[in-house]
Amino acid sequence: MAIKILIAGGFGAGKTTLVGTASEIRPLRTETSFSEAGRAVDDTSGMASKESTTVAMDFGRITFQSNIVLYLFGTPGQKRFWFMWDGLARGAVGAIVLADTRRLTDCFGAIDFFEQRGTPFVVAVNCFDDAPRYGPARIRVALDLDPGVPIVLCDVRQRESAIQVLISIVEHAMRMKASGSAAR
Ligand SMILES: Nc1nc2c(ncn2[C@@H]2O[C@H](COP(=O)(O)OP(=O)(O)OP(=O)(O)O)[C@@H](O)[C@H]2O)c(=O)[nH]1
Ligand SMILES: [Mg+2]
Repeated sequence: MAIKILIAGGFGAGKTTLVGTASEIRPLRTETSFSEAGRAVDDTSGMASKESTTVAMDFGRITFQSNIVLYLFGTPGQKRFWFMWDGLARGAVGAIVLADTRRLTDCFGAIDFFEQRGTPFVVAVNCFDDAPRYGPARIRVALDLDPGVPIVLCDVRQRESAIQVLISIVEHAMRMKASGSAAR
C-alpha cells in the first residue's frame, strides 16, 4: 500500500530536515541558497544555521512492515511559493503541519489549507533548542485546533522522533477514513 503524506508548515520549521531524517532513500531536494535579493524578504532571525530554502519540494520514502510505503512530500515554506501546494496536495492521505513555537502563527496558512480541503492532519511541534516549550494543550488553544487534531512534540533531527510523527499521521488518517469523517 502506498500512502502520500505532505509535510507543510511555516518557513524554516524543519520540513526538509524531517524528510531527510526519515527517508530511507537519499531525499530529493530543491533547495537554493538565500539570494542577496531574498535576504530582504526572508526573515531568518533565530535561524543562524539556515543557509537555504526549499523552492519546489522535498521528496523521500519510508517503508513500514515491508508493505506500507510512505511517500513524503515536503512543501516550500515561504509564502511566495504557496501556489505549488494545490498540486502537491493532490492524492495526499494526510499532512503534517510542522510548527516552531518561536513563530507559531507561521503555520496558520497550512492549517487553513488542510481544514478547507478536508485533508486529515496532525500538528507536530518541532522543539528547537532555544524555543519556548509549551504543552499540547496550550498549542491547541493558540492554534485554535479542533479537539480531534493530534498534536505531537518532536525533534525532527532524531529519526525515532521523525518516525513517531509519521506514525501519528498515518494512524490519524486511517481513523478518519474508518469513521467516514474525512472529506476525501
Ligand atoms: N536546533 C534545531 N535546529 C533544527 C531543527 N530542525 C531543523 N533545524 C535547523 O533549522 C533550519 C531549518 O530547517 P529546514 O529543514 O531547512 O526548514 P524548512 O521548513 O524546510 O524550511 P523552508 O523550506 O525554507 O521553509 C536548518 O538549519 C536545520 O538544521 C531542530 O529540531 N532543532
Ligand atoms: Mg525546506
